[in-house]
Amino acid sequence: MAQKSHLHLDEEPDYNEYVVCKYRVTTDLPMEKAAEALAAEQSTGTWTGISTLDDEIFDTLGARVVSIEGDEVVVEFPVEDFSVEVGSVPQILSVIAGNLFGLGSLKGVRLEDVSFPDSINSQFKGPKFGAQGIRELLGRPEKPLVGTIVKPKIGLDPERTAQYVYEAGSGGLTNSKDDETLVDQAFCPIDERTVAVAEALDLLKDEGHLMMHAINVSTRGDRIVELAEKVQGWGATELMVDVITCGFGAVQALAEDPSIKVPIHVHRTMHGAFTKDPYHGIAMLPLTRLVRMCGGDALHIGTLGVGKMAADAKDDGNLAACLGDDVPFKTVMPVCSGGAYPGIVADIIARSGMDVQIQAGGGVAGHPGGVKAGAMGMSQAVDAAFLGIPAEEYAKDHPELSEALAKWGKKK
Ligand code: RUB
Repeated sequence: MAQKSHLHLDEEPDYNEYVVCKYRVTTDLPMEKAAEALAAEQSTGTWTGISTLDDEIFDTLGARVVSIEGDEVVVEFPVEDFSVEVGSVPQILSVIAGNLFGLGSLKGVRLEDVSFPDSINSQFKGPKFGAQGIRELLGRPEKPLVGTIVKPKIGLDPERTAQYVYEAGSGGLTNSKDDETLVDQAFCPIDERTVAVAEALDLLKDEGHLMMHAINVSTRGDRIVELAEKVQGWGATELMVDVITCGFGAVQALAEDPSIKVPIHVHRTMHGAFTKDPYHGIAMLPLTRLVRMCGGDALHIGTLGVGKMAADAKDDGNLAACLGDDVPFKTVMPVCSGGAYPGIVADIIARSGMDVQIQAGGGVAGHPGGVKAGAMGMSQAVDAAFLGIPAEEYAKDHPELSEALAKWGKKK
């Protein structure tokens, strides 16, 4: 076959027929050459011409570079490049985010965004509950959800974990969760923890307060559904899964299994390894889109530039990717977490809007008055933001918020 080009720069991206990816490319090569190398490697080409590539394969399966603007390269992949029917994120990622990261001709390349045509979206089921379903389970239709991560992230035994959850709920929190490193350690066996937490949640319910706690079931792929079923049997009201370490298939397996009847809270630990560098890796946005497709009901998206994690303040495409109506799936509850405390709640909500779950670990457990007072401080901060009252003003007759503001201030 005569050498053909992957460049189709006079054409518009075709979002109905192709998987369309936006990459940020850094290279010493002319950008067209770099884009050509990327498109070739990820579809029908390799580093040299090959005798087995014919026109038909190239024309039907070759990736097409449809735009180059500055360092932004838009590549569309024919749907035929992807597995049929099964909704396979591993195979999708190998195409749109595979070998290209190692190409020597590119100094850096970052997948910034992806959009899927109906024929691929229809292979996925999306969330079973979604943001709305979680709100319904909690009887909280409008206000932001407010939660905690049990701290220290490892160390408390089941009874102390349950006590923490009970105090957090007594202080008004709607959500709590295991942290990403806690699953089934000897100091806090998952069966005993789940049962103890379920009892605490039942007690809160009897007292008129609805709350859910996500039990972390992150484990090896061949055991995760079985563990989730057990945990559910022990009384879990929500499951948590670390999507990057377990894989998107783990979220999908849980969400699509008919036996799983509770929402799935998706943590993204390890994402910083590839989201943090603005010139190389994968932005959070494609991950958000994939989690929604795979059925995550709530997903960490960072504190929108306000908390402890180095989240990009401009990365608010994730909110739209969780809540937008451009895909045929239920919405995902965006979770803002990581270094949150009462003094930054209003700033987060100003960026997120009311459809959000704000979580604080240290910002609850670090309160001078203890966990219940910490929970009250966070809840009051959310109430103030919901009512449009400045936190300092609201704190005048809410002592727990006042103490939190005195300890941590408004915004660091
Ligand atoms: C929260 C915490 C979580 C982060 C992860 O604890 O450490 O694991 O939410 O960050 P604290 P992200 O409230 O004490 O900081 O959600 O951005 O992935």
